[in-house]
This record gives sequence, structure tokens and C-alpha cells, in this order.
Amino acid sequence: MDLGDLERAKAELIAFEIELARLAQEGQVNGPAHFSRGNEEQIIRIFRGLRAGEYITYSQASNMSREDLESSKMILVPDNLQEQDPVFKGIQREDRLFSSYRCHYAALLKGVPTDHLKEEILAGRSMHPINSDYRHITSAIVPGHLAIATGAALALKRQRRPEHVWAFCGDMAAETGAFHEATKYAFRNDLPITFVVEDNGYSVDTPTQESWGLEKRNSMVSGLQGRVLVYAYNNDFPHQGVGKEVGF
Ligand SMILES: Cc1ncc(C[n+]2csc(CCOP(=O)(O)OP(=O)(O)O)c2C)c(N)n1
Ligand SMILES: [Mg+2]
Repeated sequence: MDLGDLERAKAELIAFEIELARLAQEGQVNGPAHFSRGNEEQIIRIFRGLRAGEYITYSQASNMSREDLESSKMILVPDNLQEQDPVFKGIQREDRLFSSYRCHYAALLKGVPTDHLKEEILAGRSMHPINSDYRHITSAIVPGHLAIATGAALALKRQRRPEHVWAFCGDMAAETGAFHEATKYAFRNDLPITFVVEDNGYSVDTPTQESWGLEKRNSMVSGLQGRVLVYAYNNDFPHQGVGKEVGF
């Protein structure tokens, strides 16, 4: 996928997800599948490398409402980001990518061929299309992949290798103890890893921040340590599958 052409890359991601959602609706996806819609620009920019005007610091975001963050499509970055930080270079082919079950876009942007990913999803592996050729690992255990990603970053550092690790997770995953342990350890040991929080405001049907006693989503960035990017989006799809989600 050519990430230089943002509009085209965006259209390709959307077309893929809509086709698979249609197949899911027809009962052709043999297992659970978590679709995304509404975060294309943000995730493409993170893969491509952030450019001026595409990101704001946590401090700059502190007075913005959730709605403003969603519509601005800005990536929130730590205040003290260095000029040579990997976020400006983007995710390289040789980098290690870890993501959750909601991983179709990440897989495509890492280079996994569309047809291959489609086969995986139809075969019931939407949540874990793990692919060593493209260095992509996923986990359906919230937030099971974060400690593994941190360990991978430690190994890369010990081996003095140049690759970087990228660990994507949802907003509820980012509220867990495991996220705070991983980010703290990575920060204090200066590990080559960037965490990306994809904040759709919900954990299944539960409003994440409300469940932790906060109403304003942007308060979440307080207390984050190290290389943690955050973006807010509104997912047009339900938590899992397609159609109308029945809450109970
Ligand atoms: C250890 C564990 N507990 C519960 C679940 C069930 N579960 C699957 S997704 C999910 C919500 C996670 O929300 P978030 O991290 O915000 O990711 P999102 O799905 O919104 O992208 C939960 C609770 C799980 N997969 N693993
Ligand atoms: Mg969420």
C-alpha cells in the first residue's frame, strides 16, 4: 500500500473492511471479527511517520473535548518528544508490530497482502492473523501483547539491533495495570518501543473513562510515561461483528 497517497490508502483500508463486513453479514466469516471505521487517517499517519500539523502534545490537547479530538484526527504525543524520535520516521518493514484482535488495518499497513489477510479472516483468524514474514503479532487477551512487546524491545536493545517495536492497544487496555507496568518498564529502561492507544471510548459497550470515574476522556493522558501516542476516534462498527449489537 502506498502510504504517500493518504486518500488512496484510506480508500483501500475502508474498501477492505467494508467488503469483509459484508461477508460477515452474509455469514461467510467463520469466527468473531472486530472491524474498524473512522481511524484510517490516524493509523496511516502513524505508519507513515508523523508530519507537522498531524500531532499535538498532551498539554495542547488538555483543553480539548473528546469530540474535538475525534474530529481533529490529531495524534497526541508526549510533550518532550525528541526530533529524531521514531514516530517521525514511521513504522518500518523490519520493525516488530504488536496489536490487539482489532488488527485488520495494522496488518494491511504493515504490508500483509490483502488476499492473504482476507483468507485468514474468512478462515476465522480475524483476531490472530499472526504473520512472522511481516513481523506482526496479535493477541485477543486484553492486554496480553503489551508485556510480550516490551520483552521484544528489551531483547532488541540487548542485541543492539536497530529495529523498533510498536504496540497498539485499545483505551480500556491502556487503563490496565499491565499497560502501566509495560510503559513504566519501557520508559525507565529506555527501550525501543512506542505504544499507540487507539481510543474509541469504549470497552465493548462500557464507556471506558466513566467506568474509571472520569467523564473527560482527555484526562487519560495524565500519568502516561514514555513513548505513548494516543488518538481518539468513533468506530462506526459495533465492538465485534456487524449489524446492531445487542447489549445485556
Ligand atoms: C483478559 C481479557 N478480559 C476480557 C476480554 C473480553 N474483551 C474483549 S475486547 C474487550 C474490550 C477492550 O476494550 P479496548 O481495550 O478499549 O479495545 P477496543 O475493543 O475498544 O478496541 C474485552 C473486555 C478479553 N478479550 N481478555
Ligand atoms: Mg476501546
